[in-house]
Amino acid sequence: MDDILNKIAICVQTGKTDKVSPYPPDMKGQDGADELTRQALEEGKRPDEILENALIPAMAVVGDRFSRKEIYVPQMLMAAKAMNSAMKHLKPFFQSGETKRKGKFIIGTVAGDLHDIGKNLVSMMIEGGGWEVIDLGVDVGTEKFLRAIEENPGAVIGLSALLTTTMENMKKTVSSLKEMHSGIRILVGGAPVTKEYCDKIGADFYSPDPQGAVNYLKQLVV
Ligand code: B1M
Repeated sequence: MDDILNKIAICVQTGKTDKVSPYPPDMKGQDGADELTRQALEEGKRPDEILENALIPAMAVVGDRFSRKEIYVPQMLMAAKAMNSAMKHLKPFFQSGETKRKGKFIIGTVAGDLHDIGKNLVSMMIEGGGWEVIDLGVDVGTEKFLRAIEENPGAVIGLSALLTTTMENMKKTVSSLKEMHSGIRILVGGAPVTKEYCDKIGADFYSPDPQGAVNYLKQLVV
């Protein structure tokens, strides 16, 4: 991996947010994900390259370490904070698609679920793809999705779930949305979600990644 991308990945894996961050102690005083991402962009690295080759693989490492009980929730939080400090530099690039808005996309992480990194990535990429994104945030109950669709008729809905326990809430939300708005299109994603689950709960499309979500929306606009 390219040197600067490797450094960014290490910062995310270790939770090194920025230069002034005292964590982790052995990296005190060194640049963090914040400064290095800005530097990488200044050096001409593409935002999607930084995302695909440094940030996403680094978070995958964090997830594997957590699964093996080599790290715990506080370290995961620090990694997420470092990732967000890098993402704030990438966001304007993904959002600056000069294309005319293609439609509205309402996205949220389902009730009971606080994970938002993947949802934010999907949101950024879709905004970059020319859609107006209404991001309802995390822990979003069915009522809030229903209100949002009533305020934005015709919008496509995106639901993210990262916990096997909250997949059940995804099912409830899909069912209520479909019952109240029969023509609505719902896209689902998140680590435990599968195409089979999408079909089972009556959602319209499953994407394992942001690009798949962008492609799905693209083919809706002809
Ligand atoms: Co949590 N956590 N976490 N966590 N966390 C997981 C998800 C877990 C798999 C870790 C593990 O055990 N290996 C596990 C879930 C197990 C399960 O249910 N099967 C888990 C757990 C158990 C928990 C807690 C219960 C831990 C605890 O408290 N004991 C707790 C739950 C809190 C809650 O939500 N109520 C918890 C808390 C947290 C933190 C707050 C510490 C933090 C979240 C910070 C944040 O999001 N702001 C956190 C993190 C960081 C993780 C891991 C390490 C990383 C998640 C992540 O951001 N990945 C994660 C382990 C892992 O994923 N390997 C884990 C990077 C992100 C880019 O990927 O979100 O999958 P992802 O999104 C992808 C795709 O899924 C897709 O696109 C993205 C880019 O490719 N995608 C969509 C996502 N949404 C989409 C929507 C779409 C389309 C595609 O269309 C609408």
